[in-house]
Amino acid sequence: MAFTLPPLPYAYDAMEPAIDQETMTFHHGKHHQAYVDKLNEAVAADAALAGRSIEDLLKGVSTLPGAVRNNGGGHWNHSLFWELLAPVGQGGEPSADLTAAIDRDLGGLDRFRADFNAAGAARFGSGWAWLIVQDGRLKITSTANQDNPLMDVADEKGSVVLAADVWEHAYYLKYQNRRPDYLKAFWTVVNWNKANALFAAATA
Ligand code: MN3
Repeated sequence: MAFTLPPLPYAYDAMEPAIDQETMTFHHGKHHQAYVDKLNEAVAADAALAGRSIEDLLKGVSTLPGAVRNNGGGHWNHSLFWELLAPVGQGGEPSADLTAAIDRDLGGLDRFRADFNAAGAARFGSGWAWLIVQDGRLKITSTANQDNPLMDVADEKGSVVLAADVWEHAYYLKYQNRRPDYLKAFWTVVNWNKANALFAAATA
């Protein structure tokens, strides 16, 4: 069964003005589609990979072809990223449990946002900023390229609660070189309802 591009759960212009319609259109329809297509090519080329879930592939990615790491990561990361966005005013708020954990582990919501943005801004080249649960505690981390905290190659492993794509393709059409401005706007379209559910599942 080949991997497929999940439809966006909202319109391409739903994240305006934080993320513009043109960026969303190319990001989902071209970039994510390309990861799906190239992942399917890589899996089709190796019978040992047939039928494995994306999570299973990523957990053992150190032993697999680089195309699986790059494109499998790209597919998984973007599939989650779309779900972690919601139109302005529709994403809810951090749950009481998540807020308490942010206070305990990350110094409060304002400090968390600042440190998460700093992690994304400091990622040289292309990559992602993450909020993860690791050994029951929240942690901010960052990966290069399409790596993620599920992968056995990741320096910091854990269950993802929140993700920000900091590749230039995620913001360049609107923000050009101003990645920090994109990350500031990102907070207006965070789907906290999804993040709350991921946190609850990771700490259950
Ligand atoms: Mn991307």
